[in-house]
Amino acid sequence: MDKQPNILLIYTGGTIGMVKNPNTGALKAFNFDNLLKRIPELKLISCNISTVSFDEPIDSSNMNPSYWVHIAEIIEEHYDAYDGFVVLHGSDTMSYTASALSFMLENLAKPVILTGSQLPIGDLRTDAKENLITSIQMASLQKRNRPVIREVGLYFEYKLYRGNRTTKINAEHFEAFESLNYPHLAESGVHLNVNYEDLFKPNARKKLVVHKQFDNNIALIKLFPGISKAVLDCMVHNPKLKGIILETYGAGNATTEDWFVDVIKTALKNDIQVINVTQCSGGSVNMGSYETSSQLKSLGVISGKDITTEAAVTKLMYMLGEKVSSKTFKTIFETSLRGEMT
Ligand code: ASN
Repeated sequence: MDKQPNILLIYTGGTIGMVKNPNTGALKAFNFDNLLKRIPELKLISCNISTVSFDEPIDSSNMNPSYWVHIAEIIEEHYDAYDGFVVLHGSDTMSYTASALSFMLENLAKPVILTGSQLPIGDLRTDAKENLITSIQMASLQKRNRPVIREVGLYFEYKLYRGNRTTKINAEHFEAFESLNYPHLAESGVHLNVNYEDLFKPNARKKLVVHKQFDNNIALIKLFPGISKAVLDCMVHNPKLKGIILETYGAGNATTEDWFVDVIKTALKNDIQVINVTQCSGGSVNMGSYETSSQLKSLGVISGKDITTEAAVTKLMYMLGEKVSSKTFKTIFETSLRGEMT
């Protein structure tokens, strides 16, 4: 008989491990040991589960690059001893962490599955148990003694997605995530159905490389009718700024007013990377398809294509952290590094 896979559960915080303060009703993190006690079913899964917990579990609104590095280092340290990793994480910024980890873990050839829940584990109607149990099962899937999932995934409400393709779309529904530009990787029903064709296929001969430098001197600017020249001017003249994610309309369109074109020109002249992503949840930037995006294209703005904002933000911080040269920045950003764009 094949040996049982070893799964490492990394608890970072989030609603999944929270309890209500009986006096105030506010949710706060609780001891991770209790989490396993609450789910005796975990013993029934045919795998060996070990756990590591953040010393101080956090609400994922407090997530930042140094926590991403901490999670990546736990994975790096235990990479050879485990067949798969499940990261328990708050749902609010889970798509950012999943995207960041995908860029940090180059040549990843094992599953790293993020999951969480909308209701705490102790709640009567909790979604935490199903999410946790099935994530562990997904991470345990093996074919010819090799993990089936070999990328950073996000499992929520019966679906496994490519992590860097997801966005949190609902603050209340159990179905809280969506991946509009890429099919889900697997689905849980009576059977676990894996969509083999769409799984990421890493080069298994290459060794895991963990990248740990992020540069967060970036801005995320969402366009809206009436956006102020004075405010944008202030931003692009900030000497620390190294990159801008511009959330444009539709297929990458923006106002053609002279002052706006000048702001972008100034940014590019000052060696600030400008990435065009759409504020639509699905679909792709296609600069040049309308007159209102042609000016951005001719200025040399980088196309985010169909990338999510979460993946664009983390990819920009990652590439700036890696000190990718200005000459190659556009070409590399417009290339899919971990399946984050089509
Ligand atoms: N505020 C929580 C978090 O992201 C929300 C959740 O996990 N559902 O940590």
